[in-house]
Amino acid sequence: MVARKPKVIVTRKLPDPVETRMRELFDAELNVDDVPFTRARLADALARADVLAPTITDKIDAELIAGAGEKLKLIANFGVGVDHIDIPAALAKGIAVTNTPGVLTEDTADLTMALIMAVARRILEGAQAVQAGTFTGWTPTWMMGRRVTGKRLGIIGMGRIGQAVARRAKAFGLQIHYHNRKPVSSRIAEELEATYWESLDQMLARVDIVSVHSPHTPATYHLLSARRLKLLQPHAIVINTARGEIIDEQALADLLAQGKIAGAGLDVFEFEPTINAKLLKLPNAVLLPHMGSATLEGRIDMGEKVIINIRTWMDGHKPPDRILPQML
Ligand code: 8YV
Repeated sequence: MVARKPKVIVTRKLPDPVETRMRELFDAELNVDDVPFTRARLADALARADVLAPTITDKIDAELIAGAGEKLKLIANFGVGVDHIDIPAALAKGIAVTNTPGVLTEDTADLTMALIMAVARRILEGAQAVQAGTFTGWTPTWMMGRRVTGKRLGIIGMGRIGQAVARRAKAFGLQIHYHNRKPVSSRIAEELEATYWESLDQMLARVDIVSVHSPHTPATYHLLSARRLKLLQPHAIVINTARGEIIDEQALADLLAQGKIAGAGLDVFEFEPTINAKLLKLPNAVLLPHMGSATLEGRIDMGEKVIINIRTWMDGHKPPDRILPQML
């Protein structure tokens, strides 16, 4: 239990309602200018804070955690993915880590569907043609994409977001296939009419669209390796709204350029914010700036979760969204 207001250092600008509430509840140090923290500034924040509220743009490694002050007891991440934080190092030092699951599920699933449609139906190319003035009238064979209805979607990672994508995709007439550590409950499998593949390799060879929804962990790094990407059919589309590191980005760019994979819709990148130069030149790649959870409502809900996690910890309880060792 912390009697005084805890010093909470927030590393990026958050939506106004979140920042206002943080000021009311905590001794909050906000980053109103939104200049990303340097490593030195991050080290200073870790040394002074009771609670750090970072985002994906803060790489918090074991060395930084080793230098954290005795006071630091909680890293309340703004975001669900925590692959930018060395969790074992934090837990070993007695620092709890929380995230914001659940509140960005629907927004991320919406953006996933938008990418599937954008790639299959060439929406970006069409819009660019209109803007460039090259649309001179309808023709029977111009801007033909591929039909989505009736195709097979292979979902990698059937957690909250994977399931939310499956629900939407089913309504679009897609057949749902998935690869996961274990099958979903029979109730969910029946609702989604989903086919489970224990072997990712076997699923990849059979689907028309593959969409990544697993967390980035040592086990999922380059899960879509060059070898696995080559298993896809030439008309296949690859979608990623999870983490860039899960796909071998260079191999994907090469296969797209060679026409061995038909298209890609990517919201995340292996070396974010640097984008592979080859990908940037490809007309069959729709590239977005990591905006899966970027809705006003979603970002306020994420901030609320951060506040709830900090408040519960202040009151001497276990914060609801703690990352536990067995989750890693
Ligand atoms: C967040 C995300 O906006 O929550 C995540 O894991 O990938 C994004 O949608 C970002 O991580 C905020 O830290």
